[in-house]
Amino acid sequence: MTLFPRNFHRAVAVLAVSITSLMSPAQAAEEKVLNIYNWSDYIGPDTVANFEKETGIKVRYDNFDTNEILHAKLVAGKTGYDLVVPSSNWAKIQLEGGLLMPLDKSKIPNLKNLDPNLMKQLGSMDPGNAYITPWLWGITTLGINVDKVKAAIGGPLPENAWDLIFKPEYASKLKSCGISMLDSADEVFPAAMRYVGKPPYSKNSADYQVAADMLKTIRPYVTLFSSSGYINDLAGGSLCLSLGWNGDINIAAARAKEAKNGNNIVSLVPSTGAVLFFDTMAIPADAAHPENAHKFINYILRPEVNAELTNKVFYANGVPSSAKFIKAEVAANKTVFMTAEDLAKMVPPEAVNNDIRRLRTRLFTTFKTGR
Ligand code: SPD
Repeated sequence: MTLFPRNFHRAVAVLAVSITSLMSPAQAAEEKVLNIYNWSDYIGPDTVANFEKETGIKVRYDNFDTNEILHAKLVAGKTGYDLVVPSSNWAKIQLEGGLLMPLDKSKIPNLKNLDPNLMKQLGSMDPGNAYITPWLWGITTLGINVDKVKAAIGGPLPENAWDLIFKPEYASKLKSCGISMLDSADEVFPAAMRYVGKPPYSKNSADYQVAADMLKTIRPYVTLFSSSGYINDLAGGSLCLSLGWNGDINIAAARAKEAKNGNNIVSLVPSTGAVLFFDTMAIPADAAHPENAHKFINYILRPEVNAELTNKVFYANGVPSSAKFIKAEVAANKTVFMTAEDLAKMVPPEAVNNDIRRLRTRLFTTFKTGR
């Protein structure tokens, strides 16, 4: 027995053909355009150009610096972007809110290249890995100018590296050589919460006040809030301590080395741990060019293309077979590819609800303005 009348399937097929014939050519075959919104300093020098050459698709590539900025755009809708790169814990909120489009996995054969362990981690935010695929991942940590920091504190580095920024005794000494922090509540609070012994993504609003009280004590010593410009400032020596991301800090180290300016920049892997992040590719629900976005995702997941990202921006990636294309000095860098022992100390990200996000933002603004 069938639930459908005898000619039902034929009628559907005829209807589909007629609808297609009514479509404009742009709808039938997507126009050759792709609008990408990604973090700054987060791509290889030829990644976009090679994709354009190969596919004839013209890419418009814009940058953001914080998850908050990307999220606000997605919530407002009509972003004009076809591919965005939220961190996994933000993507969870976005996909649950209907802001992202489910992936058509048949169009991304290179999904087979992805590390199953990483996909399992992403699955905790995106059940079934239905919406997001990895871009790069790393930790939110501290970058130091080793010589300047040692000279300013007048002795060895503290056992808990986080004391450098969160303990007034150290931060007060480092103010003169420049301290920066990421300009985002989403980055500063998880680190500060861990430091004061609270869960980094606590659901208890009182915990955030404890972190805010600690932050208030070190506010006079923070000379800059920056989520991208700090790379050059660290490289150039106008900052000696930055709360930033491990890859960015390694970019600063590479720039200083290239400039031969004597600044020895190191990305720390704190023995007391840090917070992990996983940045991911996603397609906004209202994207105008989803076909092209799928093509770009598939391209990025090629081992040699993925390796180009890591080689340039010093973050770990999700394609194990890219290893043979990674430069030896990058592969050997334990602040990019952490040891299993170090990795075990790191804390995975969690999503926080609207109320906590609002509270964090309010407390962060108070912290920044020094009230
Ligand atoms: N320079 C780009 C670095 C991107 C880092 N994304 C981190 C998000 C952590 N929540």
